[in-house]
Amino acid sequence: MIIEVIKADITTIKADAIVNAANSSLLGGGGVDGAIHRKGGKAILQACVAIRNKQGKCKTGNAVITTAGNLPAKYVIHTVGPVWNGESKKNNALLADCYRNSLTLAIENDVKVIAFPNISTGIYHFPKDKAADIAITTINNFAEKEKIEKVIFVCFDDENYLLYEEKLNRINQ
Ligand code: AR6
Repeated sequence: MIIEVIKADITTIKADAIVNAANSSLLGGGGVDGAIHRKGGKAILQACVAIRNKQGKCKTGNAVITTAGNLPAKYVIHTVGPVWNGESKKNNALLADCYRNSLTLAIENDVKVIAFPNISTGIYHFPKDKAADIAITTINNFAEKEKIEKVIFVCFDDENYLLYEEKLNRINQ
């Protein structure tokens, strides 16, 4: 499995799946969630509503998959990160669950290339350095990682981009 980092808008990425930092309503919001729904069009929201009607809200740490509508990716995997409310093992574990459950869903749908935003590090205020460590460690330790060809961390802000670049360089040395 190759792990890459780029600085970009995730809605422009042509991967098999892009991941959305959603909320438990699955009905859209601000940040990357807003951008994905805006650019992806109505088909994504319709698919999210259908999932809600079937299973109810999406719990923190869980993930669901939909079409990517008008986006260049094939699927959107919506996962719900934890809201930062101070240091806690529970928050760390829930953020790791987001990455693990997204990868599991990706494999079930034959996804080979998956792009992740920096889940929880915007509106949910998870500290970026800590979130990057959790994201990289969780993906690196994922049991079935050989089934995924490429993971792309898509950073939107310089701070996240530099953190990922430095941490990934250190691993690859
Ligand atoms: N492409 C890639 N990354 C982006 C983009 C984009 N177009 N836009 C923002 N980011 P956030 P959260 C980065 O706030 O913290 C929503 O209202 C951003 O710089 O999108 O998990 C949901 O509905 C940050 O690093 O998600 C939830 O209510 C990262 O994406 C809530 O926000 C995550 O920031 C989720 O909050």
